[in-house]
Amino acid sequence: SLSFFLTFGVVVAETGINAWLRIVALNTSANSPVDTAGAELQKGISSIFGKNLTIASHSSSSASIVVGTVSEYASAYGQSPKTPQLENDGFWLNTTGPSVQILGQNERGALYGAFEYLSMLAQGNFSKVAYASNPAAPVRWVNQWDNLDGSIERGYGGKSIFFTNGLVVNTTDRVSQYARLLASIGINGVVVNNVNANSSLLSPTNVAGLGRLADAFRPYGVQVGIALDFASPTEGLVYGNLSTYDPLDAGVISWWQNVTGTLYRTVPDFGGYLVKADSEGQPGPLTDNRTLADGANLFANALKPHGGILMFRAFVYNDMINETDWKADRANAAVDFFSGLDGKFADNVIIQIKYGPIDFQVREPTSPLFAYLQNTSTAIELEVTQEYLGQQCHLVYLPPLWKTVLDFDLRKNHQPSLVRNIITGKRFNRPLGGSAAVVNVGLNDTWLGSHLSMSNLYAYGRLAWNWADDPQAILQDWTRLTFSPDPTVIQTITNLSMSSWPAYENYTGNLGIQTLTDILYTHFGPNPASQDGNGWGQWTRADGKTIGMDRTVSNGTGFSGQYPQEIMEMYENITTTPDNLVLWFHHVNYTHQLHSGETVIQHFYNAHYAGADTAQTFVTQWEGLQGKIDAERYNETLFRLTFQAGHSIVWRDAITGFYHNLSGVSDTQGRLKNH
Ligand code: GCW
Repeated sequence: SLSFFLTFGVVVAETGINAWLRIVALNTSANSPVDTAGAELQKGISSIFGKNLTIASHSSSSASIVVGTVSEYASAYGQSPKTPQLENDGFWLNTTGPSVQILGQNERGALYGAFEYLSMLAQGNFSKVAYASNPAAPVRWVNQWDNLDGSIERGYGGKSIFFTNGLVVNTTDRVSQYARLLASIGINGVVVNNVNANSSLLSPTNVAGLGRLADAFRPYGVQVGIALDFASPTEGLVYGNLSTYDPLDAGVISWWQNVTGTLYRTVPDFGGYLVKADSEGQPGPLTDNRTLADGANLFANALKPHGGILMFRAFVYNDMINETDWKADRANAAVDFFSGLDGKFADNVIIQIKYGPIDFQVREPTSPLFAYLQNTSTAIELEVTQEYLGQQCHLVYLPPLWKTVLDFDLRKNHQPSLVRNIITGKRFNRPLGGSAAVVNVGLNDTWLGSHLSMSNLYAYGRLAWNWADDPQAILQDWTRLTFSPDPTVIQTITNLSMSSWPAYENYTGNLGIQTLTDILYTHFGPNPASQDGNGWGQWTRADGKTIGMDRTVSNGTGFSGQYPQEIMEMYENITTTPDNLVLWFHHVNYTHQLHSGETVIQHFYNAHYAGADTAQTFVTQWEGLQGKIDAERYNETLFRLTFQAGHSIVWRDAITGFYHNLSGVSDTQGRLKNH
């Protein structure tokens, strides 16, 4: 609006930006991250203030902003800048002097500093600051589950930006934009293809294509990695067709060394590999009676001379287990498979662990594997793509869910052991570690398929930089940068987003029973019946009288015994288990009374009505923003929130009806009709 523009004009005059002349970008080469930082500062300042600055690459006394690495600064100005000690990818931002200093420990850090400064300015923050910012962990990656045919597994934002018809795309404009998006939130690595991988990615044509992708990511400091098919050597694509993929076989070892060498000749700064082995039909070392560590080390050793890392997924489980066995439990799988292997992995291996023991559910306890690997580096795996969480057709702001795991204290050896301090390497003193989020952006203009879902990607980057950051404050920064500084817009998007995950949990699955979605095919919409009798082990054990998985040591699957003692004792005992996980750990009567005073079944009824009621308010709250944001995003979001409101009623009625029929227990509020 005009009044906003005028206020802004006054502020600009006060900050003195009108007098600015020049950006000095101490870049070492064209298309380096510092070169990009200079260009981004120029573009950002022009679009925020309408002020066009020139860029110089050498020291200048009339510099308004200097961006570069600490060491380039020292050689350009003949003196070391006074910055605190910076870590890899960290930066120093100083706006107190005659010129603004943005100095990175490396080039990537300088680019992050430039984005941080632009983010301040774009939010109208002209305060004088001088501080260093360092990332929580070295590995801040995203994963894409893109198939070579251009489809994306569990992707809801259109086709792949990387692949089409079995090949890497020729035009990489969209890839450059993704690189920019990722760098602006501090992400430094991307795995471009599905973990259910296809070895034809290793063909000479596609390796050349990976070179094009890396060329697009490099100016933004994002390293490219790929997911591998363990059986590739037997698939006859490159370097001959071997009869085995045994990780200890000499032919297999040199096959992977050759592949890796070829990749590094094309992409000298290649990041590394991601491997899903022996999981959901994928081949792996267990075929040849080798251990998962043998399998991981095969790739780690091939990568080592080139400086690459191997992300090895802990998502290994038997997907044909039998529910008639009371003690069978998929939740036990990760610790069963990995706990005996601690210390057996090469030092460039990182075990990538999903946040919970099952699979990205609306609520899960923390994976106990985080407490087991003390001599192995670990990373947490999150999903930005909302696979079980409404597939971007529902607004679900995820950081509060992620925080239940990252802020969880596992009390290993009776010492404070927050998951976020384990994955960053601090708790067990590991050199590597961090996080990976499955993002699955696509060609859709909105990237993820929904405007509001982008807050999840933004927040992932912010949290990967600093896990102690506040989800609500992050959301508000995103809202100011994405939509508007208008307080009504910020308040509304905050209200919607902060209540969205609790609402979704309420109208889908409560008390730790899991999401109650269709798990046979779509992972979308209610299907509580699909949660039993399947081989995947995503079970509720619901019958006419009882519900829940008994995961106690005393009488159940023994899963609670996988936690360190204090946590084990809390979950083993129903009186100390929090209500929100009671059905995860215990098998109880529907009439069991919760700490809240409600019975389990009445909680199901009440929560489903409350959740759907909240979702109805999303529509009316959003309608209050008409005219305050552009019509296109207003209308598209209104459409999605209207769908969500309707679908939440479908959910409510399906779930309450299902358990009402099964249990025969009436709703004390009389909302459910007897059939
Ligand atoms: O959640 C499940 C998904 C699969 C996925 C698998 C995994 C890529 O339904 O689509 O496969 O997890 O994480 O490997």
